Amino acid sequence: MRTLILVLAVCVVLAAAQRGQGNRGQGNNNNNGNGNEDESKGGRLLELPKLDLCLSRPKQWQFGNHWYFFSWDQDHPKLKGRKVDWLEARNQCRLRCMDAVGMETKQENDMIFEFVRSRNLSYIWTSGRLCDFKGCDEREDLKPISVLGWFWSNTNTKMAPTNRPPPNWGYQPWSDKGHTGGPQPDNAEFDINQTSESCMGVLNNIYNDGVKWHDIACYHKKPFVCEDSDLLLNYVRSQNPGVNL
Ligand SMILES: *[C@@H]1O[C@H](CO)[C@@H](O)[C@H](O)[C@H]1NC(C)=O
Ligand SMILES: *[C@@H]1O[C@H](CO)[C@@H](O)[C@H](O)[C@H]1NC(C)=O
Ligand SMILES: [Ca+2]
Repeated sequence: MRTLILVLAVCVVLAAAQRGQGNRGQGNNNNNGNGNEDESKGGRLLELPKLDLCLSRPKQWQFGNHWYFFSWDQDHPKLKGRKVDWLEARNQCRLRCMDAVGMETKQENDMIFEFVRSRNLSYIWTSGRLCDFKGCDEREDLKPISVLGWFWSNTNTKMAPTNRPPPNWGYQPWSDKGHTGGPQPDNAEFDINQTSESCMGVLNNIYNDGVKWHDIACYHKKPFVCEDSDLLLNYVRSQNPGVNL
């Protein structure tokens, strides 16, 4: 298990770096004030948390023992009313000892679906990610990746197989519709212009399908929900004994 986590963690960083390079052209017409900085380094990495941002992280609502917030609502220039790509969404959360939300349980997914529905949001990013980068190809247990290759990057845990409802959920969170008609994940943009749909978002009725999971190319810009990261909170606690996060 530990090896899996390390492999995934390293791979996500590598993938992030590759993605940043691949997206160079896109940063120029993005007004987030961050793209150029990332590109001058020739790649993009996962951020580590900052103590002050962890201490002041928005605690908009609680579920279980985690705090959550919706980026759009927050009174911070990097968050308020912004749409960002998938990695930037994760990084804005990670700076705050959080990560993009991962719905490992039916209860947590119901909570997120209800949030999206009640706010009439068109879409949000989650931490869902396809293991389609360096190191994934050697993992026989992740094949075929469209079925077995999806994981929650916030907790580095595998998702259930995508081709049937997760055990005991009672419904299929992946949409049965999409750009080319068929069920998700469908990697539809790859067929159009070879851009893989490697990231997972919740879309609200974009394909007349209700609130559902979709695989989406990671460069698309969306608001996001952050969720406390035990890993990052414990890391910052270990560096700052006695701190109350
Ligand atoms: C919800 O959002 C959709 C799509 O943006 C819009 O057409 C609709 O009018 C909205 N409904 C409400 C109640 O705001
Ligand atoms: C791929 O095609 C889509 C749909 O036409 C377009 O919006 C997108 O910008 C393209 N992506 C790249 C990386 O060229
Ligand atoms: Ca799709």
